[in-house]
Amino acid sequence: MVNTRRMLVTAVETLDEEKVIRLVKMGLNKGISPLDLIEDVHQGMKRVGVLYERENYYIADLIMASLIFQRVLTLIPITKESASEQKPQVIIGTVKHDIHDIGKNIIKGLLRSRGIGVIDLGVDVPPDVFVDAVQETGAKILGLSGLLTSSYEVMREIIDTLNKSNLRSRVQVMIGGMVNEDVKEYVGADYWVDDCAYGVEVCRHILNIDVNSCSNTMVGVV
Ligand code: B12
Repeated sequence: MVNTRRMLVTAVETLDEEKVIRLVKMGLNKGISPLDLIEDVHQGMKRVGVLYERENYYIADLIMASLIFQRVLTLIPITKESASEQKPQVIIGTVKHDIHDIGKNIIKGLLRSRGIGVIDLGVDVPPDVFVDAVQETGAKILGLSGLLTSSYEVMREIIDTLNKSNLRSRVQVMIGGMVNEDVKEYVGADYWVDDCAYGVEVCRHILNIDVNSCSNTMVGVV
């Protein structure tokens, strides 16, 4: 199992699409958790990012990596029910100037599949759109996704605006993407997440959902 997972990370890193698909199918057959497989692909994507930074890879390779991830997600259906009838408890979006949305979409799918209502504002979302959505829906969680360094400033601006609008105490702010504790402190968020399973746990904790009421069946194929 460990071997399959290690090989999966490398197959993503080397952009070997067919091998990635084979390993994901093999992993699912062996009973490896879909969330673990998603995290392996995620780790592989980080390596792709490093190779891009070192100029071994080009933008076309980033695009290829995202296409591979999208294909993997078709093997791992993470949304098993529509959220349309669910009361929105989480507002989510990728912040202004940033169009990375794979991680955001995974979190959205996982939350919805656990019966948590999510409004997805999309990508490149201006600060006031987030703030208006918090105001209008009364959602308890605001999830901001950002993978660019420039996204930190936008996240900070959103939280500043929430403060100025007296909405900050009404909502818990989670940031995800290329973030860490320092970014969380800088922007003034409540939580930072770079692992989808942990993100779901944090949301359930905030919403006070009994952990035992949601067995580990969020992914259709588990
Ligand atoms: C794929 C990719 C792309 C794709 C994105 C396709 C898409 N639809 O998203 C494309 C090709 C479009 C792209 C474009 C660019 N990219 Co790009 N891209 C990546 C890459 C390789 C992978 C990102 C990814 O999808 N990872 C997989 C997902 C699952 O991971 P994730 O988003 O982190 O999500 C996980 C967690 O963070 C968390 N999460 C995410 N969001 C949220 C939100 C909430 C609320 C919660 C709770 C959790 C959560 O859950 C997820 C699952 O665990 C990264 C490398 C890296 N280190 O990540 C570079 C990277 C982010 N890109 C980078 C760059 C530079 C660019 C471009 C500027 C390139 C260019 N010259 O044009 C453009 C920018 C476009 C823009 N304006 O946004 C840099 C950013 C560097 C920086 N310091 O700012 C990176 C880090 C690569 C690098 N090392 O240089 N990119």
